[in-house]
Amino acid sequence: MGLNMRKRFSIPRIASSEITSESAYLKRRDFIRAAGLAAAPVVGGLSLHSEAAKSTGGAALDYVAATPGVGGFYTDEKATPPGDIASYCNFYEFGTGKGDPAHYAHEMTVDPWSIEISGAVHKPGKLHLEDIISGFDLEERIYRLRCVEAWSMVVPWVGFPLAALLQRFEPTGKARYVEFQTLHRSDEMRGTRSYTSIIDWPYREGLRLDEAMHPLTLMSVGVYGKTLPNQNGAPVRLVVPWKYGFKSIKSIVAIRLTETRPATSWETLAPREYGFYANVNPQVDHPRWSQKSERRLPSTLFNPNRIATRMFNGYGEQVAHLYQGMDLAKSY
Ligand SMILES: Nc1nc2c(c(=O)[nH]1)N[C@H]1C(S)=C(S)[C@@H](COP(=O)(O)O)O[C@H]1N2
Ligand SMILES: [Mo]
Repeated sequence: MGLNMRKRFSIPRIASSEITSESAYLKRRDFIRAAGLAAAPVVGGLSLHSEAAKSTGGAALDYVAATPGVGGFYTDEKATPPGDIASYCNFYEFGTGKGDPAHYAHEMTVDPWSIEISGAVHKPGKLHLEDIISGFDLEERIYRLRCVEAWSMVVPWVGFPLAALLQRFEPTGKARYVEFQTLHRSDEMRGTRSYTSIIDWPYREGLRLDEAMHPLTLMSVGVYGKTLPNQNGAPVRLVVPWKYGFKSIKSIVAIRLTETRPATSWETLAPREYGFYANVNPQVDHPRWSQKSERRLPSTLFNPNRIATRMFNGYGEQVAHLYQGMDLAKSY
């Protein structure tokens, strides 16, 4: 993401060089596929590191496959290949380059893991990784993911509704928002050690309680039927398909129910550019680029695969009622 704010931070921009190297990279991958060769080498700053290739093959999960017809849980749009999902990532804890998470996220220890649930709940407590993977009925959801930077993917997630988790801890009548925090362990997250780091770690996100309880809102533990690659937010991350990707916070260690709206990382950094709601909206441009269309991955120089962006990322039928009476140009 590009930013214009606090002077003590350096400002990463979406450089045209990055877009070029990505195209070259994707073209090379097409070539590798066509030639029937194993992917491996480095091209420019982006590579399918052997570690990343390995981590696309996590442990197999038991889950109910997505079926066509259920409101928003399924799309027949072509799913983005696993190698692209695992190698083109945003996870600033490991660096700001799209290839950095695939290179470095294996340095993060994801077992043991737990999520602490606190705040306005009758039964505060901890969920351990075992309870997270085996304590909920896992299902597949094939969702569009639309990044605020105007690229998108189609991802077959495996997970369970966030609502099922929250209900276990029994939110009190005072709970109106949900705040999430990512792990912050600087010895395993090189992006958080850097002097040019732009975020006040840990990465934080938030939802209104009704958004959090919506059936589309997923806690994901897997992709393509296997546990998540670290770079995609292992062992458990949020997926909110009608909002820009930065709301879908990765590698969650804390969830707090609150009475007041939580401060979130990107809104705090650049409130004019990244709002709390962050609903996908082709009518409201980012101050520095259009949101009317997006590059659907895989995308190449000769086939950029540019498509129109849809209101609420195509989930309006399911979620528009949550925002009735709100001015979405103001509450962006
Ligand atoms: N902790 C954390 N979560 C994060 C991010 C991040 O930098 N740190 N990036 C966000 C952004 S901008 C996007 S687009 C999605 C990307 O998810 P993916 O890399 O699995 O496709 O993760 C989101 N979750
Ligand atoms: Mo994003």
